[in-house]
Order: sequence, then structure tokens, then C-alpha cells
Amino acid sequence: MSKLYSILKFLILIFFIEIFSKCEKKENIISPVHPLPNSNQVAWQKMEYYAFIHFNMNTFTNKEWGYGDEKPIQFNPSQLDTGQWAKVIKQAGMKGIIITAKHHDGFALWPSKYTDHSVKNSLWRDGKGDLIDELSKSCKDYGLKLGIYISPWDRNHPDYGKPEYVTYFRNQLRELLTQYGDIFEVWFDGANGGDGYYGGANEIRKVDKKTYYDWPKTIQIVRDLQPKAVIFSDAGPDIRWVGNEKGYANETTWSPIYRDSLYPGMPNFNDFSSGQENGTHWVPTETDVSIRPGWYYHPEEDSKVKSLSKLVDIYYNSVGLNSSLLLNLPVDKRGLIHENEIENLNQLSDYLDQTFSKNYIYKQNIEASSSVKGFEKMNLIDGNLETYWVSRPDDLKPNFTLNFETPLEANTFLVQEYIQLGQRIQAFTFEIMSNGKWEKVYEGTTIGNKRLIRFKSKRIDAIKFSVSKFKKQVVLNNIGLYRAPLIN
Ligand code: FUL
Repeated sequence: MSKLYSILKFLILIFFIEIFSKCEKKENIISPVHPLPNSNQVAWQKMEYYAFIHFNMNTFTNKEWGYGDEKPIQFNPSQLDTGQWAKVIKQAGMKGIIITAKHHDGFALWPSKYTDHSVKNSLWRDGKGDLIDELSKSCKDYGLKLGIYISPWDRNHPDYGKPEYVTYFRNQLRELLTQYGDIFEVWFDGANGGDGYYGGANEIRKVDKKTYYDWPKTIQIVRDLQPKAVIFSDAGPDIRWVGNEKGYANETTWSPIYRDSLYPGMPNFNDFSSGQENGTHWVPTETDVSIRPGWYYHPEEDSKVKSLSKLVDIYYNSVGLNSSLLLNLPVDKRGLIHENEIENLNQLSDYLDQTFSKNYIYKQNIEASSSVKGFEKMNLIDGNLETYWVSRPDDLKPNFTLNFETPLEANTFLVQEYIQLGQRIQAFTFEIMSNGKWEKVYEGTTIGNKRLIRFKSKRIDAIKFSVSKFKKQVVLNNIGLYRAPLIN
């Protein structure tokens, strides 16, 4: 009898342990806020800062948009060295390069078998060169990712505007996606349709931007041939345009949009540049801007390379506003990144290194308004982006405070949402206690992947970050407090 009693007691114990562990597990499941990024978008978002290179026929004709009547022999760089590009770009702290393989004038930087309008009929490398191949090898040498810009608009091609051109465009796209290894991003420009050479027709050709390219089929080609690539266009499907070419994302930047109602080149696209809070698809912004006034190299702009303070401002307003920075470097007629660019890029990377190499709140004492078990407040300051702090579902004012034993000087605050669980924060406040007095330093809206806040350098006793509006429990994976150098 007593044996039976012991067995019964044992079984009851097991039953309760099981129930208890189920409750624990339940608490550890953090429900996502849809839409969510896919793994390609997460990997892309982590790149944050990468280069655009506009180098093609326009470099030699000193234009921004070629008409399409240029001759291949006009393309003739004297010292082209993609190794120099990759070295400069790597040193600048960028993670990849997107090259204008074909711009609106239709000239191809690779020996495409579908046209004569390419490097194969130029004097460069005696017509045997392949710039995309050279660049792809240089990217590998320097551990950079390669992306492709291919203009849907082609002012050279006789069939532009007819269905035959779309076949041609797709054939070229296939070449680019199969001959040069992994491609991290495919960039489809929204500018298309207008006047051009068109094989000698010299006329205006307009297309229906919504239907002409039959985008779903073109997108499928990229999916099939480069399943890890993200696709950029004004409206996605994976990455969208920030809405201006100045280098500034919006104060409010939602990654979700109602993607199915948007299309590349649509007229009122700017209305959507802040994203759509309740959008159906995750399509984050990319901020593209040139380091000079033009996208292409013009000798008269040698003295107009953006200054360090301008570049820093752009960095904070793109990477620091839930976007990524695609900074364009116009390669010159020699086929090299110009000395003036190199100097300012190096200044920017030194500035960013000096700012972000020391996080003053790493492993400090942190107080949080609440935490879900397993997603503790220390996850905010462990330097690991895969661990995150989660506020409890009943916490209506999620916040955290850091009190410093010894007051410190800082001027930059960083905060990141763990975007794999969706974008949740709608409004926040950042406060600082200086000389014993609390002061509201910043009131903002969205956070997303990364939010950088700059403020006047202060002696700081404590900082407080509070979320006043959010969709569901707050999920943050990283915070930082930094001292950026002063720019003269
Ligand atoms: C625009 C183009 O028309 C410009 O020439 C440049 O390539 C820029 C990045 O995109 O739409």
C-alpha cells in the first residue's frame, strides 16, 4: 500500500513539474508584431552602410543621363582598377558595392551577348574586358558584397517600349545574375520612359510604368537565380526608396508598407516615404545619396565633395533613422575613386570609429520597469544583438534607467529594436539627469533597426528611456551612450 502511495506521490509531482514548465515556456514565447522581415532583409539591414558606384558611359561624356546615341569607343578609362575601389570602400567601413552595370543610356559594362552596345566594342582592355567580373573578384578579395544596378529604361535599344525589349532586359538580367557569383542586392531604378535615341528613331517613348515590365515575372527571375538577394525599387518588393536623394530619412520611418498598392515610378510615391504604420509587408528604406552633387563624375565638381560634417549628418539621418546608407562615389575618367573622396571618406570612418568604439553604458547598472523572464534588462547592454529585453504585457509605461556612479560626458544615444519580432514602438522619450536635474532631451516616434540621437555634450548622472506608445510589449536588443568628437 505504501509503495502504491509513493508511486502516486511521484506521479503527482511529475504532473505539477510538467504544468509549471509549460507556464514558464509560455511566458518565454514573445508574440511577433507582423509584418516581419525575412532573413535576407535582416542580413541586408545589418550591412547599414555600403557604396553605390556610378561609372559608365556618362563618365566619359560628362553627363548625368546619356541619350543612348553614344559610341562604345567613347568608354575608355586609362587606369581602371576595381581593386582600388574595393580597398577604399573597405577602409571606409562600408560593407558592399552596387555598380551601375547599365544606366539609362543602355551601355553595358559587361560583354553582354544580347547587344553590341557594351565594353566588348570599346578600346578598354582591347574590347576583351568585363568590368563586372573584375569588380566581383575585387569584392571577394576585400570581403565586400556585390550588388547590381540595371536600368529598366534603355535609351539606346530600338525595341524600348515594345514587348521585345522586356525579353532583352530579362536576358541581360539573367547574365548579370548567373555570371558573377553572389549578388546581395538588385537595384531597379524608377526613372523610365521619355525621349531617347532608340536605335536611331530619336523620339519620345512612354511606357505604362505599372504594367510594361510585368514586374512579378522579372522579380521571379531574381528569386530563382539569386535567392539570397534583396530587390530594391521605389516600392520594393524587399527594399524601398527613402523618397529623396539628399541622404535624409524621415523622423518617422516605418518599415512596413501596403506593398501591393504601390509600384516603382508611381507619381505620388513621396507620400509613402515615412512607411505605413499598419502596412502589410516589411519593406525598409534605403537612403541613396551622392558624395558629390552629381551621380556621375564631373571634373568641375572636384571641389564639391561633401564635407565631414555633412557626411556625419547624413549618416545619423539615414543609419540612425531606421534606414541604410547607400553612399555614391562617382568613379572618375581614369577609372579610380578620386583623391578628394578618399580623404573625406577616411575622415568619416575615423569619426565613426572614435564615436562608436567606446560604449559608456556597457555593463553598467540598469533598472527596467519590468522584464519577461528569460528576456532580462541585462540583454540591453551585453553587446549581443541576438539577445533582447522584453517588457511585460501588463507594463503600460515600459522604461529603463541607468544611474552612473561617476558622472560621465556623452553626446550620442543609440537604441535598437529587435526587428525580427517586428517594429513596435510608436513614441518615446529620452531624458538625462545632469547636475541632479532631469531634462527631456528628445521626444521621438519610431525606432526600428537603429535610432541615433545626438545632443549637446553634458555631464551625465543618469539617463532614462521611456516608451509612451507601442503596439505590443517593447523588444529592444541594444542601447549605447557615446562621446562623438567635435567637428571643426
Ligand atoms: C535615379 C537616376 O535617374 C539617376 O541617374 C541615378 O542613377 C539615381 C541613383 O537614380 O533615378
